[in-house]
Amino acid sequence: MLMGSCLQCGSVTLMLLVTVITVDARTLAASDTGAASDIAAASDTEAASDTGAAGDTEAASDTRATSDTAAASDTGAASDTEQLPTNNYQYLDGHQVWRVEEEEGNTTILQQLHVAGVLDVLDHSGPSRTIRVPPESLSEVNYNLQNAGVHYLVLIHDLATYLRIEWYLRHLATHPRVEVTSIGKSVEGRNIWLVHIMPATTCRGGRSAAVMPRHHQRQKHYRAAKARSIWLEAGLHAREWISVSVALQLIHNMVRECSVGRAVHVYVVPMANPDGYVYTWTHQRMWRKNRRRNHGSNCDGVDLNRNWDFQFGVGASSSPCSEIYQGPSSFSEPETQSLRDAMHQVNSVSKLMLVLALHSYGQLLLYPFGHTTEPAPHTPAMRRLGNIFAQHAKVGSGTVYDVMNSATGLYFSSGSTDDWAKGVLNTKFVYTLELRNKVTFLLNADQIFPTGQEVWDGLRAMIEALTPEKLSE
Ligand code: 0X9
Ligand code: ZN
Repeated sequence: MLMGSCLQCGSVTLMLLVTVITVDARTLAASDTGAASDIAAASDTEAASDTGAAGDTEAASDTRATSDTAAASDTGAASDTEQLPTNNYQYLDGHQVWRVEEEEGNTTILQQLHVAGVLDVLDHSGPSRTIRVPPESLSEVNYNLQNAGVHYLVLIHDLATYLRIEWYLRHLATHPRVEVTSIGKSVEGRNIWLVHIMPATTCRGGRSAAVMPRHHQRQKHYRAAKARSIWLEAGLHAREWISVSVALQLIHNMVRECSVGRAVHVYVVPMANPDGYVYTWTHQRMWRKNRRRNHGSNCDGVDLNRNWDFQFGVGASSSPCSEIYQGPSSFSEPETQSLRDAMHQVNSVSKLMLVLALHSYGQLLLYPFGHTTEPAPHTPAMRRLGNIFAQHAKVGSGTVYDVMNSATGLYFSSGSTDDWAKGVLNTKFVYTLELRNKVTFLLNADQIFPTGQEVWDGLRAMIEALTPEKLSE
């Protein structure tokens, strides 16, 4: 059953991707990110494709990592994961997408091949047909089409490659206001990408203005070197897929509505724990930690939100089998090291005024600290700005986000991104945003865009409130 739903969702993704590729081919050198929303949609749909399938309320009920025995929480989802294909990407490895021109007689041959099960027709409206051809059918389909005199164009040579979010980031990097760099590698050697959206120097209306030459942007960038910046982190916890989708939507909106980020550099790490994320697709949907092989233990993974060097070890576990395993020492993990170094670097060039870590679930906007209920510096200001977020997020969607201290509102914990930003970097406005919903990590696909939209509404209002200093101590 799960297999069926996944394949179906895969088809939806494929169709979206085909649209994207077509749009992208037309607009590759174009200035704005008109294609990006579709791409983000594709990424989201990809992320969504088995959330629906895995919509098991049993798995949903017990998955928050509040205790050392939380390793057991994944067992709720184990029955789901056992039925999942071992690797969704593998399933699409080597599959190609072709566009077949609408010519006399070709619908018949396509229909025959479709019925024979050697290809998949992704759309049914003219003037051309888009088909997915599995690797084992490539020569057979090619032979039959050539024999019938039917022309085709290979749109995608290897579908698996395109299904990765990295594809979107590569596309994004062609935008003149955007830089995408790798800030380091994960335990398994995957890149940790940082998206830097530079301040928009020319805005007309709410949308991106005509594009300036890249060197011009650079000059402005250096001149504005003392400008302030905001930092968004997503996907530190592998199973919290909605945070990755929301980060991609925020990037898209930020680039499109350039007036919002006029005075700030925006830095986004959309997937801070890539190994864990991939693992949630390939093995265990409810995986939380990174993919560290822990010495002397049968249990893998370090909780990257317990590994930062601020109050390390308070409200965390020293047992590798725990879902909140802090690691052998603070910053033992390459993922947290990379994030730390990049945050230091950004902070030294353009002071971080806001750090927002996207997580799920709970609909909570949490401010530090997690190890104590004693108020952190600037607590009243953080509460005020937090309330601005909550008010604006609620307007369009009705979703309520409660603004509270993380130790009182959630539970005691430490070694997290937010507390480190507050305690070490002294960033004034620091939050962890627990996204939709209030019961589960597993959201239906129809929740993805509204969640991104409400977060955008809230974040935009926050950024506007911060430019220039509108909030006093
Ligand atoms: O436990 C966490 O790391 C976060 N919750 S989650 O369900 N996404 O795992 C909350 C972190 C809040 N921040 C601090 N306690 N510092
Ligand atoms: Zn989390």
